[in-house]
Amino acid sequence: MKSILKLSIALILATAAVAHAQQPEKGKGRGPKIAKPRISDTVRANIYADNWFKLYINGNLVAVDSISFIPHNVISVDILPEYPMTIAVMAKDNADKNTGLEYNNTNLGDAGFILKFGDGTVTDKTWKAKNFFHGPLNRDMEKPKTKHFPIPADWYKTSFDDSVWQNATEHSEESVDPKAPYYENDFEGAKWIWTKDLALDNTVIFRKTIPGPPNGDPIPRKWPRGVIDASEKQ
Ligand SMILES: [Ca+2]
Ligand SMILES: [Ca+2]
Repeated sequence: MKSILKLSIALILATAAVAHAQQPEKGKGRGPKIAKPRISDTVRANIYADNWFKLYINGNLVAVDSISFIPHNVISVDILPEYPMTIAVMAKDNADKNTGLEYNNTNLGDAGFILKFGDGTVTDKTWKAKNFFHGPLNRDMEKPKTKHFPIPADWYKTSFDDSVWQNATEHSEESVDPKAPYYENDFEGAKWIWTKDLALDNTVIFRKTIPGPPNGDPIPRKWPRGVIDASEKQ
């Protein structure tokens, strides 16, 4: 009788141990349900810079042009929009930092930037634009000189005050002369922007804050977002 009791207790303990082992770990699959974004909640961003850009949304680095000079290319990425959305772009024409010239100092060069998001966000003259590298001064290609202006450390942050910056200038497609990738991607409704000087302003920062989707879509829910610090700070 005693041995049957012992066996029963042993079986109960073993069963309990197995049951405990089968409990899902906290946070692994059976935690409280949270709404997670799907790829259908993202929008496509198409971006073309003559010659290069990097782009931040709400302070986070989301896209970098993969080709610094030529061939001219379109960067197409999925973004998870978040409103209000502050877009900050550093765009660079290919230009030697000492002469402002390109192609081994043989060409004045010109620039241009255009962007369209799937939520209807497009570049136009309502964007802010500021130049930080001008040259060659007075278009002098014989004795080229340049001017550089310090770039504020927090230029890409939502909190940065761009209220004293001028608006971007819209430039014609003909004056920018985009290459094939521009025509192979959707930029309908977007304008080419830069400062007034497409030729001599070589490093330009653009900023724009969008309160909601410009195409009239409802503002999406607040998705859970991890915070990735793209800098190398630990
Ligand atoms: Ca490029
Ligand atoms: Ca160029």
